[in-house]
Amino acid sequence: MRKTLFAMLGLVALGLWAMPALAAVSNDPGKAPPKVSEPIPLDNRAGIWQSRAEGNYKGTLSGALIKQAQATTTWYLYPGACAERAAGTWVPRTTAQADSLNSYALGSLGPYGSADQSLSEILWHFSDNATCTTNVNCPAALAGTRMLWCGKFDANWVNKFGYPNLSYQILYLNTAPITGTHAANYTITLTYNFSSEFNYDYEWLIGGGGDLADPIGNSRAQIDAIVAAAGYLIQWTGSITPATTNATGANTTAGAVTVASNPGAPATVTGATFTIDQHNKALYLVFKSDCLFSSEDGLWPEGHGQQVDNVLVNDQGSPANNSLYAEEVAPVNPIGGGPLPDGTVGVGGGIVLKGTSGAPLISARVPPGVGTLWQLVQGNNLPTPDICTPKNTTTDLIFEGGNASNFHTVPNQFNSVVTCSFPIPAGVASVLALWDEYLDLPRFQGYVQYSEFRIHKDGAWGNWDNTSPGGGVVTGARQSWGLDGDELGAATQADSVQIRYSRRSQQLRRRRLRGAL
Ligand SMILES: [Ca+2]
Ligand SMILES: [Ca+2]
Ligand SMILES: [Ca+2]
Repeated sequence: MRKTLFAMLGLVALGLWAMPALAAVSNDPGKAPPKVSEPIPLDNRAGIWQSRAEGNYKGTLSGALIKQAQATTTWYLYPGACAERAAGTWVPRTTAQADSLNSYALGSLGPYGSADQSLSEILWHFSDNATCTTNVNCPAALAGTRMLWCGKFDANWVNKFGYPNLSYQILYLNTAPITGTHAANYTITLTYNFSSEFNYDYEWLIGGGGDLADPIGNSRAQIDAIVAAAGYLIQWTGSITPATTNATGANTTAGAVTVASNPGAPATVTGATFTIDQHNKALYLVFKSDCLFSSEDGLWPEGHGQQVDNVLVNDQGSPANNSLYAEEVAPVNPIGGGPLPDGTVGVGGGIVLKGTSGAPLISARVPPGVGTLWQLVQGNNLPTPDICTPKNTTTDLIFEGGNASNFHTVPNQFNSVVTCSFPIPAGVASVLALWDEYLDLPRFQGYVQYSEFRIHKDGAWGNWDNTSPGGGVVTGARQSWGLDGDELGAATQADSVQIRYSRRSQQLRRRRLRGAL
């Protein structure tokens, strides 16, 4: 028997765009990302957005409909469905049903979950050949058996070990652990293997200045401002080899140094030496990846993340080749084991790799998250009314995912509202996720929406995958309510499914112009 499942999320609202223009997009076929990456304007999306035929989803089932007369349809989401899932009392409905969200507490998420995806997982760590399998789930240490690695292993990635999309990683270095400050300009020597998407993903070496021990902490705002003003000491992008200009060393006191190399395999640069202004006691090695082309999606196939070893500062005594890092292991948290939290940044903001919680010498950090933001608000709060299908009553609750008071988007936000998981019985032919949404995300302003699902199969959850086959994100300022949804093809093979609805602030991928503008 064919069955069709509907997970109707009810009414999801996106806050209103209110940001100045960030970027213009031009076209470069040589750099054009594949279909998976392209925003799908609302007017090109199938379903209600085209036909405006309210209440009748236009998605198609894959394959031919055979013996349609035997099909049954079950509706999974209804008011309180996730609370009943938690209580073990959930029963799917046999008549059309959605969760209106109206029965939940104002300002809450009801029984739904949320996620702040703007908070990156900390990636910089001491990789140890003895605790991983080199060239299987970690790169071999560049020297000896341990090194600094900004990367991880994920069996679901295309390139299984390396770096993910949308990552922001800060490695803090106190370069004067012995002398306190530098008496003169100094040199830092390191062995490194860097490969990041050319001209889209970067490593920067940033100086703290002012002889200060740690003036930047894990501040994304400060680092972004320094990068925007090209105030960094060194910028790396692409696959670096010893033949890359400036790769083996340069004087950063004469201005920002660029180390850039076209795609291809990286090669380890051994003993590169850079001259640093004496007042930069604190150094920050920052890695930032954008929304596409990484080890995770395999579209950047080169290298395995950023690797550093044998970090030496020339005025910090002996052993000379071990003054900052060579082979040490990271301290362990005396409370419960695990990494030692960096007490100098906010909770979750960093772990100490060398030194103490109160005085780290090397610390792996990420910037604070922007917040989960999603909350239930009254339907009369949208400042731009939809005159055809208005929501203007105080009792009609909707999810709003931006600023809680003015409903505007929040810079760098990346937040999701997450459903509970639902079981998928055997014999299901199709699983559909449907929701109503109101979008005010003008194209090219840097805000996108997309939905994802993940399936539980063979005893484990898989990675989140876009609900739209082949991927894609939604932009557009429709400024009206409409039904949207996707068929979750892979879910028919699973024993459970879970869905999340996200909005993300991203710098649109600006492509280089060829020829005159
Ligand atoms: Ca080493
Ligand atoms: Ca990238
Ligand atoms: Ca509602």
